[in-house]
Order: sequence, then C-alpha cells, then structure tokens
Amino acid sequence: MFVLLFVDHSTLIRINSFVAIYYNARHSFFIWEHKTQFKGKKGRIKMELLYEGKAKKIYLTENEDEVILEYKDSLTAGDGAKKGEFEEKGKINAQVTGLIYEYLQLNGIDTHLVEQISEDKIRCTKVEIIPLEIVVRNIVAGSFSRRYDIKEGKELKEPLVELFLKEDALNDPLITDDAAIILGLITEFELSYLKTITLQINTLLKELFGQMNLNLVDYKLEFGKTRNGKILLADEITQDTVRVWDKETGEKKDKDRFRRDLGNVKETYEAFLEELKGLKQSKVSIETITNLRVEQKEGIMDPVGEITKKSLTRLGYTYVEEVEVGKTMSLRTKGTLNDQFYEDLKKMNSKLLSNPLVEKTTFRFSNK
Ligand code: ADP
Ligand code: AIR
Ligand code: ASP
Repeated sequence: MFVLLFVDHSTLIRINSFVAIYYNARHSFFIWEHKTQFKGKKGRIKMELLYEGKAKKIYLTENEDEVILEYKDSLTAGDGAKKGEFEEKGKINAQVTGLIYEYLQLNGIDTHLVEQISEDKIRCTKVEIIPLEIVVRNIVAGSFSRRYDIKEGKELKEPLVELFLKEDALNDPLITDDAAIILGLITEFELSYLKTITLQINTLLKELFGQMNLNLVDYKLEFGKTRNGKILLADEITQDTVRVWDKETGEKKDKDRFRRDLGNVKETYEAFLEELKGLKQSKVSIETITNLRVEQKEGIMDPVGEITKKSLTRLGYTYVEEVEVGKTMSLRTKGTLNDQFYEDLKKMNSKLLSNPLVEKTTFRFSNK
C-alpha cells in the first residue's frame, strides 16, 4: 500500500492486472492440485490417472516405481458383458485384498502391496503385468465344468493350474503352456516359478478360508515384473476373483451371486470382509522343491560324455552322435518360493553346487 501512494494511474492499473493474473493462476493451480492430490497417511500424494479398468483405476504417483490402485464400486462378469455396481464394493475389495496380501507376505510371498492408504486405495509396486491369468481349481466349477461337461462340485484329484490369455477382446481364451512360451509371453523358468508360487498360495488360501468355514473352489491370479525384473503377485484377490462355497451348505459366497443373479451380493461381500478382519493371520508350514541341472557350457569339453559316446559306438550303437553328461540335484527347503530364496539359490550354486566357469545351471521349481 505504501508503494502505491507514489505511483501514477497507469502503473497502478498494470500492478492491479499483475495481481489479478497472479491470483487467477494461483486459483487454477489450486483447483489442479485439488483434483490430482490425495491425502494419504503420509501426507499428500500426487496422482495421475494412467488406466481405468473394469474394477479398478490405476494412478501414477511421484514415485515412478509405484502406482495407486483405486477400487471401483462396479461389478462385471463375462469379461465386461454384464455390468452392475453397489455402494461400498470398492472399499470392501480394497480391504479384502489388503488383508489377504498382508497374510501372503507374512508367509513369504512377494506381492505388489506396499500399504493400504485409505479404504478404497492401495499403494503398490508398479509392475508390467504378464498377460496371463493363472487359474487354480480344486473343485469343478464355472468354465471348467462347461468345457468338459462335468457337474459342478466334483473334487479334483489334485489342484489344477490353467493359463488364460489376458485379452478381453478374445474373451480371455485358455492357452497352453507351450503356446504361452512360444509366443514369448513367459519363459519356461518363469512358468515353473509362477506355478509353484500359485500352488503355495493355494495352500495358504485354503488354510485362511478354512478358518471362515469356506471351501476354496478356484481362483485367478495375475503376476507382474518390476523394473528390476523381480516377479510379484499383483492385481487382487477378492470375491471377484475367487470362488468360495460354504463348507456345510455349499452356498456360494463370491461373485457367482452376481454372475448368476442369486441375490444378496452386497451382503455376501460385506460379511466376507467382516469375517476376514476377525481372523488371526498365522504362519503356515510350506516347502519348496528346487531341481537343478548342471551341464558343461557350450564349447567346453565333456570328457565323460565323449568316453560314454565311444563306448556306445563300440557296443554297436553307431548312430549315437553326442552324449552330454550333466548332474541333477534336488533341494527341499523350508518356506515359500520368493526372490530372496532365488538370490540365495544362485549364490549356493556359484559357491558350491557348480563350477560357473565351465558349467551352466538350470533351475526348475515344484511343490513335490
Ligand atoms: P481390467 O483391466 O481387466 O479391466 P481392473 O479393472 O482390475 O481389470 O484393472 C486393473 C488393471 O491393473 C489390470 O489390468 C491389472 O492387470 C493391472 N494391475 C494390477 N496390479 C498392477 C500393478 N501393480 N502395476 C501395474 N498394473 C497393475
Ligand atoms: N476369474 C477368471 N477370470 C476372471 C476371474 N475373476 C476367476 C473366477 C473363478 C476362476 O477365475 O472368479 O474364481 C475360474 O473362472 P472360470 O470362469 O474360468 O471358471
Ligand atoms: N473378470 C471378468 C469380468 O469382470 C470375468 C468374470 O469375472 O466373469 O468380466
């Protein structure tokens, strides 16, 4: 104000318009910030919408290694063909996923969960999703029942892992392991890694849902790779992605209530979250089997192989062109398969199990 007393009229107008521009700019900046900021537990987080899917929105944050997944109230079936929604659904599913992923992490499974930042939002490690839906079936239901015309409810001899191509436009078709590998969607190593983890998750989920008096019929998982190539369980585990039936009555307690118009959808989702909240998360004993095959590197002499080949030729098997003699090992270890264990395994291999100068090792995993 003091300065204004000494300026002429035109300068005053100029100053006023600068002040107006400044305030307008600040105002729009405030609106912009308001739209894109979200107040999380640890202060404000800037969010930029990256993708909106059928059930969730993905936001980028200032941390390029993370995303925020916001769970929507929408409900779809048949790859989006049937649509519905109910209030609170997003909040329920975000919390269900949060609780289940915490339990899986407690049991050594690598997941994308960083923290639940509000009832409907989860901060996650950003991954590139492997475009495969990995389905595990314990009991015949859904598309398996229709595909092979087997009555729903039949218990399978062993849990079955099936792969589906994640492509809504094609209705997520079933894909064979070989096709997934040949199409470059996944490597043989990654497939054995993912299938092993997926079946360990089966044991963990059966235990958890068992406490809720529910049978785990089937479920779908998605995995992704971080910028550093680490494989994480991503996406969600909710009533949208599992089938669970009451152990006594067989009543369906999942999205099939919506898919098949069975009613009580919201009540079923709400009750599931309430029960899950009341459970004690415990550690479950799980073992991992690693099969190692150690072979001579390409171009390195394999004297034992040479001698064996010569002996076979002497015995009359002249058509034998080459013999490679490697060694196989099998390790049975406590705990679930995860990145930390794989890093340890590589160290065990280079320190003791093989001679990395002349030998190469392939790892394959299983649960038995
Ligand atoms: P859809 O894409 O099938 O409609 P959603 O509505 O659930 O499914 O959208 C969430 C999308 O986010 C999915 O495509 C899923 O593969 C992807 N996604 C899940 N977790 C992550 C993550 N951590 N990083 C990047 N993308 C993710
Ligand atoms: N699923 C598969 N695609 C999307 C989802 N949510 C889940 C279903 C079911 C399992 O995978 O929720 O638990 C097998 O589904 P289907 O339709 O192949 O029988
Ligand atoms: N997840 C798919 C969808 O949301 C398929 C299904 O659940 O039926 O449409």
